[in-house]
Amino acid sequence: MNYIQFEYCGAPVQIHGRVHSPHPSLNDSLEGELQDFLTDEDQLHTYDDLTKVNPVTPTTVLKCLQARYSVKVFYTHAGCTLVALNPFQPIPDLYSLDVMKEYHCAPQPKEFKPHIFIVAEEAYRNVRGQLEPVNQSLVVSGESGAGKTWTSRCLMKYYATVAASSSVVKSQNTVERIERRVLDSNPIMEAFGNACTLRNNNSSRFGKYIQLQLDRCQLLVGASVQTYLLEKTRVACPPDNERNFHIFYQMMKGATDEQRKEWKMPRGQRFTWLPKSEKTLEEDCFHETVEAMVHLGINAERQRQIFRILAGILQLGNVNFSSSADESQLCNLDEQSKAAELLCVPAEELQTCLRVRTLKAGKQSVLKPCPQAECSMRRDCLAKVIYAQLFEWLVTFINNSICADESMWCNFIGVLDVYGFECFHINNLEQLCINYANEKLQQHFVAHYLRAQQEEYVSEGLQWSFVKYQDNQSCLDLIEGSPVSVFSLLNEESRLNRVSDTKTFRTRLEKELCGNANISWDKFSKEPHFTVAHYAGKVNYQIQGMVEKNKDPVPPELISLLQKSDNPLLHQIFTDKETENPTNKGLSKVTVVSKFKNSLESLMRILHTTTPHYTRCIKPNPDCKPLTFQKEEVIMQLEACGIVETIHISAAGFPIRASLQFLFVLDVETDSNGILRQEVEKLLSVVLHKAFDLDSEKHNSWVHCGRTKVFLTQSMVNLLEDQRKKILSRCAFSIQCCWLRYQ
Ligand code: AD9
Ligand code: MG
Repeated sequence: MNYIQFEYCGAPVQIHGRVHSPHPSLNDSLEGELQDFLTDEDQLHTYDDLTKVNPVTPTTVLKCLQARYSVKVFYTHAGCTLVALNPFQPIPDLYSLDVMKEYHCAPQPKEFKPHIFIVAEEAYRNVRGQLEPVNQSLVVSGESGAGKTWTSRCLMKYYATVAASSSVVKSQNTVERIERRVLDSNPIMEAFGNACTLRNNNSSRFGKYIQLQLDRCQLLVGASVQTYLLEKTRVACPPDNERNFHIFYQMMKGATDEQRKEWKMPRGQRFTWLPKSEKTLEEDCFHETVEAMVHLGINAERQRQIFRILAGILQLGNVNFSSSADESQLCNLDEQSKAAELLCVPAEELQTCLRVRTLKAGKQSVLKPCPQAECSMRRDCLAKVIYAQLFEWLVTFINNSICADESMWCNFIGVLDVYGFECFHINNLEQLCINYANEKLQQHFVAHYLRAQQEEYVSEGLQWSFVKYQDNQSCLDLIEGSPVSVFSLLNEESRLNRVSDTKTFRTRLEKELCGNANISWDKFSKEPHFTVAHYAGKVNYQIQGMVEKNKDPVPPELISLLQKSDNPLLHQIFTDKETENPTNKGLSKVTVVSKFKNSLESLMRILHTTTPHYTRCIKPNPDCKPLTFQKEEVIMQLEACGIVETIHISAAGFPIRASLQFLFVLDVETDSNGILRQEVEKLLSVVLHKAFDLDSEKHNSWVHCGRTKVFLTQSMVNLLEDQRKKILSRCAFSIQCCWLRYQ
């Protein structure tokens, strides 16, 4: 029997409402429509896919997005990606339950207005529909404040709704639905890991990849979270005009009188490490955080331990040192003893740990009083190490609470929300790591979409003129490459432990990396720094202190002190660490950048095994003002993420591809690809000629038989599907279309 069978994501292909041709030259009426595009300003807002813009230039794309923004349309397709403009104000009903259901139940969600739920639904159907289900990743990118965390929350809510299972989790007399727990992980992680910065009132100070685990019936049965590099320096040194992590302010605002007493936090008390505490952004978030903790199974006693630790950290910030000769004195013994009491460590020992360094000489130990600056450093270090380990413990707890047993799930949809690209007046190691993570994601996009797709066209023998794109490989080589890069030099300097590390690091950077065009220096600047030309713009990094931050040393006396804590949680966190790694007193000697690079590489490995879906969040103005669109801001972001190139490739490309053998199952001899290919071509040309009156020259732009694959435009799929229905209904000849996979 001769038959061709079409199947798309496990379901029969439906016809789209509109004929969307990325090849306007083939379609006269559409060409006319596109020519009118620029002049027909009133209609700009109706273009829901930027591939329809003709010509595609940064200006036309910008105009279209601006027109849409002005009529409160915030999502627009850009070929394979979705552009999400931040409205900076809640939009009623945009994410309601009804809207979720509408997108979920639609035979073709793409027929509906562009929305983040289309991306969510496509990923969901991809898992279900393929012959071999494939894990999916939703990569949400954009600069700080663009809306990544908001978008990630929307995605999680969507799956928690449409894939809700009847799974319940029992712990400590509570019974929770799993989706409730997964959602409740958000307020906790945001309370501990987000802060108000100059760019964003709720800026994520850590990266997060959450895998939503689905069972065979596609129901959400659990999740796991991987976090990346919490910006712990913020605990002890919040940058000028920024704030500490939300949780501290939540405690200040939400504590009961009894809790205040216990936490030694009377009303009106000022804490050095809590700048801008008079601004009350937190409202009732404390109760929300506590409620989420309860849902996740953190019992009242554990909560008490957590909050006492946090209160202890705050008290540490008020401990000061004065200098007498080179031996520092504690100025405020009262604060110091309060901190010791809250952290449940012996007060005298805390005092000694902060002021005296223990030097080991063979089996002998020598005690050396520290100068004032070093005492402050030791105090800050103590706070940072406690906070970072507490955060890590929380993430582990959350994972234990929401992760399903391996036998229960078979696929996952991963949602990636990492900190956005940052460029401040002063940038340090944290920004270098954050921007490096964004470079990695951009490279993933470039490699996956802009390069791989075009290379495949060429290798399959399609006549394709390469669309140029900005490849950021040279910038990544500069940061992480071998043998010499910023990271390798930084690690070497950290290992050598030189006194004048800032000077030598600067000299080596200038000498050994001068050949890379992505790095430059301002020789006349007083502050030693280097400038990196990132894909999203140039950033100056301060060299002072970078090597030390990379070493991230923790004096062993501090760890021993914390292991003696009577706070069971604090004791457990630091004792567990030692058991995990007994050779180095529990805390890894791996440098910050090495650890970060390794964790990002493992993330990239996961991403490469999944089908990615990209959402580009755009921040329409730097001041986070509602419904304010600043062209200069937007165009910079569009250019940085290569949106125009993406549109070009999507518009001219063939988004649907399938291997010949899979696509067409014909009753012909298929000894070789050559024969099969000829048959496929013949059949397609007959169908196109008969049904649409397209000559062979024209149809080449709609469909192309490559060496091993057939490439089709979306319009082609629509027309073929239309034709299939007609043919089947007439039963003129038996064709079934087999659409088994596109890759
Ligand atoms: V950062 O890299 O973590 O500093 P994000 O995560 O990109 O940044 P975030 O999601 O926190 O930014 O968004 C910033 C603010 O924009 C939010 O706090 C919301 O107030 C606002 N926002 C973002 N997206 C939307 C939206 N779709 N609707 C309404 C939004 N408000
Ligand atoms: Mg965020």
